[in-house]
Amino acid sequence: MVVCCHLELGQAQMQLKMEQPASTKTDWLTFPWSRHNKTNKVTYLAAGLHLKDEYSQVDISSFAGFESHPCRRVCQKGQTQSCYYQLVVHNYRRLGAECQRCQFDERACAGENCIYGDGISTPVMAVNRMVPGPAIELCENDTVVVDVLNYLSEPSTIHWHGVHMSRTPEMDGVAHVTQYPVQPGEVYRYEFQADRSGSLWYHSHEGWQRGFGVAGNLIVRQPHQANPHARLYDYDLVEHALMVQDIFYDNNIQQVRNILINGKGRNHLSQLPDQDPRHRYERLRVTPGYRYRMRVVLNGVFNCPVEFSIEQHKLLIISADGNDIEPVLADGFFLTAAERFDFVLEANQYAKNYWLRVRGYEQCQEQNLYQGAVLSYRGAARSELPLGSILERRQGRELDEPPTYINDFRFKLSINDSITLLRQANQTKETDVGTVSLRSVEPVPWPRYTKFLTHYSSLSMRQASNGEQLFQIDEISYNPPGISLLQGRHLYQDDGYFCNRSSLASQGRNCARELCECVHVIRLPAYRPIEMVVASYTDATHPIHLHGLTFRLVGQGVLGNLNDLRNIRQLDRQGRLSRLPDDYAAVAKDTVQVPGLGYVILRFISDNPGFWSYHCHIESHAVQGMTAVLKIGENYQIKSIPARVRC
Ligand SMILES: [Cu+2]
Repeated sequence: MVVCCHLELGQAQMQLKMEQPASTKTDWLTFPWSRHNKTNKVTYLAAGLHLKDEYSQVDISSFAGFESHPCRRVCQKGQTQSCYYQLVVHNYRRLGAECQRCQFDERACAGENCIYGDGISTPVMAVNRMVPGPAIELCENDTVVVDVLNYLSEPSTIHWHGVHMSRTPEMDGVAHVTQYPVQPGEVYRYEFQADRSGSLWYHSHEGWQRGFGVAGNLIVRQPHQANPHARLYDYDLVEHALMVQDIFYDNNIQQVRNILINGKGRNHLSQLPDQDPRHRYERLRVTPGYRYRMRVVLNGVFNCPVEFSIEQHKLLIISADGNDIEPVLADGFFLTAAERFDFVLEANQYAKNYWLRVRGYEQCQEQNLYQGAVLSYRGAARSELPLGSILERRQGRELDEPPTYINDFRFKLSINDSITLLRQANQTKETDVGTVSLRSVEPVPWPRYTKFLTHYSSLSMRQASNGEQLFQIDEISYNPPGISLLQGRHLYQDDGYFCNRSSLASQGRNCARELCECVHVIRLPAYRPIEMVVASYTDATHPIHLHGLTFRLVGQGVLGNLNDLRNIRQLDRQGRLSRLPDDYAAVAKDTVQVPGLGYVILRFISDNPGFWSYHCHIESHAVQGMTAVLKIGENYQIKSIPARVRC
């Protein structure tokens, strides 16, 4: 079988109908999404294709969701499948020309492939005419084959967020790190094994495409016997997987304008009350007496953490970033960009409609943004909305007791504290629980007293001489390389091609004083216990994501001043950073919030040699330099990939 193919559309055996170029103007300009426009080279004309920016000219009618895909099944032990998908990534419009009847009749929207959204017409980037894109449902260890057809007018890649890619490091979907970007008009085949279970997701890893809508759920289930939480719920339905997204209008990526839940929600430009029937909300249907597994991912591009809760209901939280935890009964949780929580909702309240509530903070709070969806009990009026406004707290359970949240955002309140905070649920009177105190159902995969190789890392901001605000890891702003690091690694000398804190120091560069901008690659040995202490020099929080790895979160706190953070290595030697006890089953995650003027401590075994992106998941921060690459292992330990140079 072909491991990786890179076909031009014209050669592909696809039912695609390309029409002649139009002379009509479109509002799709070439935007400087990336600071490094060399990746935005348009080559499709050379390939003899004339792609349309105007999506209506392109016949994509044969592409749809995967509701009846054969891989969507009850998972059985030992029965894995090969699962094929086509994802067409294309320009589209919220409330576009196809929305003839949908504007007046909600039932017509699906048939017209109309994205109604919040009722504001604005350009989006869709997957198979959907925003968010269609959910992919699989069983653990299935082989996934996805052809991505790039109908955008700019290059794209798809990252499979949470998949370890342990056998296929070249399928991780990061341009110029693990692959070359998929040019407009090209098809790119991703082929990998679903090497773990859980609530994962896929999204574009290029520019602002994720913010325009190129993202979807990737749900990997386990056989009943292997699922430690199988007895806690009766149903695990894809329609209860929620993607929460902060959005902008037109192409103004500077300003967050709304938060949508599965692409829907109230229109904040209108003065209509929340319960006005002209708003369109996502509806989750439940039957009284049953327990439902629900999944939430925040596809956030702004600095907009959200608080999630459901009116009159407790949530039994069972999974963080797709990793099973000891269940925590809470009133809700906070999410930062790219984090996920799964919970069990027991439909044990009076059968009516309830608000599912999402409240935005930071940039979203400045705009007073929040959103609702409807938890609709069988027997309640199907088209009616809950009474009252979305965020209103009502009599009964909600006012009787102080609420409990899984909440890392609480650090925001502690910014001026000069003490290290490491709160465990049983050591504090506060009802909120920090992510660091969650417990995995799996013990940590290393014995007590394991000696970890500690890498100290920092997150910071810097003003460039032209006034541009740059973001940094280890005081270096990332420049993408020309040769893809993984594919072309035999074509360059690491020391000449990469930079990192120690290589720059050996050249006499002082990145605390001068601007350092280069191909930032941090080298870590393979098959070793590794610890990363990541300190934030800014008072903003940063959700950092590691590709290719699941780490255990063993420390998280606020130091409160820059001086301490700059000397965090010394502070750590003095024992001033708290870590969980060695035998604590620390929570497993792939994305975590580094508190403002605070730190996190992550541990993992570096058993996945390759080039793995390490970056902030706030899009503007990542694009402006808060990105690096972890090179795990030496070249001989990394899987051989045929070298192909296209730069
Ligand atoms: Cu950030």
